[in-house]
Amino acid sequence: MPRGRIGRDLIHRWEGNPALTVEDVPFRANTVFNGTPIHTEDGKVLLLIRVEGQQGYSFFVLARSDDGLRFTIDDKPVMMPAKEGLFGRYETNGIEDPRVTFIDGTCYVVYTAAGDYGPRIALAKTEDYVNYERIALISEPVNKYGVLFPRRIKDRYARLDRPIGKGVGSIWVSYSDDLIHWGDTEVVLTPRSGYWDSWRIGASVPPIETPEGWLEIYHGVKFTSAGPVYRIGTVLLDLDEPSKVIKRCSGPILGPREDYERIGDIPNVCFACGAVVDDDGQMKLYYGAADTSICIALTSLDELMTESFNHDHHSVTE
Ligand code: BMA
Repeated sequence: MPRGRIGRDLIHRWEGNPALTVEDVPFRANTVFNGTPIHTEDGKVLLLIRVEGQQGYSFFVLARSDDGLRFTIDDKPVMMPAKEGLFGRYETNGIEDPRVTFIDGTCYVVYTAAGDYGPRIALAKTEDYVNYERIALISEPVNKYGVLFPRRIKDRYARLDRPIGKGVGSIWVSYSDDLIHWGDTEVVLTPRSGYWDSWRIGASVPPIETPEGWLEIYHGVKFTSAGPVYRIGTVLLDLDEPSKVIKRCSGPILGPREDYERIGDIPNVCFACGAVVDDDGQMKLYYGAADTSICIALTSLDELMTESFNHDHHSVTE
């Protein structure tokens, strides 16, 4: 590697970061973070974003954009925590971290129902991106970070999620015939001692299909004496059996360095909830920074597929 300055992160922060802050929310709120992109039929990008109200719980609001970079936030929420019925019982502390996947043309949202029994995963769908119909609670607590695969695998729907067992947070896969009842659960990826993802990990972006495998952009947490540090990395999973790992990055593709990633309600957090890839393979990755703003990182599918798994890229120079 030539001497001189190198970019410290594999992917590139958009120069307009942070893309959205609480100043952009047209009503009084605490923070805005963790948005999932919805690439609509007319080529526009919407962002379903998590807003934390001043009461302390979160809900979802829609932001609209022509270019996927500059967003305007709607003046009222599109989805509030349920107050009644089955969902009302489990959303008492809010709804968090939406992740959108289109399957057979239907727009599904997987989100965290935060309640007094611990977080569990819930599923909803929308036809117009403004009205959301809850379908089912699809896990027990404690489980978070659900993402749906964009097509069936061997005739079944598939998802990744992050149950916690013995305090260890690993990524698991499970399967379903109807998106409601899930089983055949297997562990996929677990934290790595000594690494940036040594404490907990979880799926972040719904899996992206490539000829070589499912590219999963996940988050990894290292626990330090100053608290957790959230970074973003990649893993490639087998197309037919996603519990099989083909390769995993050694270093993260993005981690907190800028002030807006370091300073906020929760410091040292880069936490992605979705990405869009255009016809030329260019990618926009949407991530929450310090639980206080939404940021965008730019890369290409090619760059991630070649460089993020290139261990020399992350190693000490030779
Ligand atoms: C996770 C989720 C995210 C949050 C992250 C960092 O557990 O709650 O919503 O961004 O922690 O605080």
